[in-house]
Amino acid sequence: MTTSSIAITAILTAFTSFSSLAGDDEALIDKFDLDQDGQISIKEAVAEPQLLAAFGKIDTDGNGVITKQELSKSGFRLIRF
Ligand SMILES: [Ca+2]
Ligand SMILES: [Ca+2]
Repeated sequence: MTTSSIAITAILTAFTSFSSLAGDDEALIDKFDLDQDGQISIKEAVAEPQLLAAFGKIDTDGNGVITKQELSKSGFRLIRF
């Protein structure tokens, strides 16, 4: 492998991991958004103990639903075991 092809591979790898990170909040909302209103209500969060535990922290305006904006600001990530 030449130096330039290694550099290109590194850039592509960084780009790929960035794109998957950027989609995480949306994927998380989709996964738990049972009524598909684009937000996670406390009832929907019950399905995921980690999300439920962090609900109060993520829901910064305290209206009982987590929006995509609140989720991305919180930096919340599911920890998989
Ligand atoms: Ca919902
Ligand atoms: Ca909220």
